[in-house]
Amino acid sequence: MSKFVMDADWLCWSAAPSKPVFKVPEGAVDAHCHVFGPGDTFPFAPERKYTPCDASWQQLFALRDYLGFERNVIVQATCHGSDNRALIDALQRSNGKARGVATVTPGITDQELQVLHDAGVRGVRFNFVKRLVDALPKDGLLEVAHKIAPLGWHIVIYFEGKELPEHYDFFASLPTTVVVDHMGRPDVTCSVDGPEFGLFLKLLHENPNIWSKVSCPERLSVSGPHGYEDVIPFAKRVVEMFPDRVLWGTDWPHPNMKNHIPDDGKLVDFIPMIAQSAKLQKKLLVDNPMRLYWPEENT
Ligand code: 0GY
Repeated sequence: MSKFVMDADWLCWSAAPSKPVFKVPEGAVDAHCHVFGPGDTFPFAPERKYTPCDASWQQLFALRDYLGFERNVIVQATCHGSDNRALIDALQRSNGKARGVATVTPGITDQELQVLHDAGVRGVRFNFVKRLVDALPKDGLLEVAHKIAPLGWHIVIYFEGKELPEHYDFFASLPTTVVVDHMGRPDVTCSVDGPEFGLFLKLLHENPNIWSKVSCPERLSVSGPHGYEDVIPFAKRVVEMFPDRVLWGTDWPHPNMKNHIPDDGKLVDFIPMIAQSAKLQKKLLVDNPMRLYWPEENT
């Protein structure tokens, strides 16, 4: 009997995704995905807001190969809190084909950061989504930011579009490269030319150190699977305006999806809708993630 029982309304990742029609360029990186547990080996955090189904590194790397990707960036999921053991284990099992983004607390020591770095961690995540975490004071986050900056790490930020005005100055003040998850979760029923998304584009325009993941159409879409047509104008705009500062990821195993679980093959087929030339696709899937996560391999 497992120690953890997933939430009653939890939707588990698809065990049989379709084969994508779009062939990703050689060396492509899935730059946003997670591992969950397995809970019996790597317990979920007591302070978590959800209990997921297990999603192991073996299952993640099998999906990577099936979809045609070469590497992963594994982002610490909030259900593990700041206990990065499942993440570290996955990184160590990857033969150098995965890098990580961890969650750390302000008290972390330089020695502990070095252990994470040696395992392949290259960033920390600051999460402002209230249903996922209890808010952390900004001075604590700044303390973390200044501790990780000398390692050359970056900061991943996750927030809801409507909360950007409140956080704008803080985000602009961060001293490292900053990567925004899922385009700052815009309300895609609003115009791509409207004030909410305009503020997000302004944040990127005014701050050349800020990047964006153009991921998660399945999370943002109101029109729904598999076309996610309402998300296309938003992601396409970001890719075309900031081609050298965008990343893409599957978001496998798709935590907290409530109305459907996406077909990972169809998510890959979404890429040519938002990056419409081979040049943009290579920047999005290869050049940009390699520059951020494997700079030592850049020629
Ligand atoms: C995502 C999105 C979500 C969850 C997490 O760490 C997490 O728990 O990131 C979400 O619920 O929106 O990027 O996976």
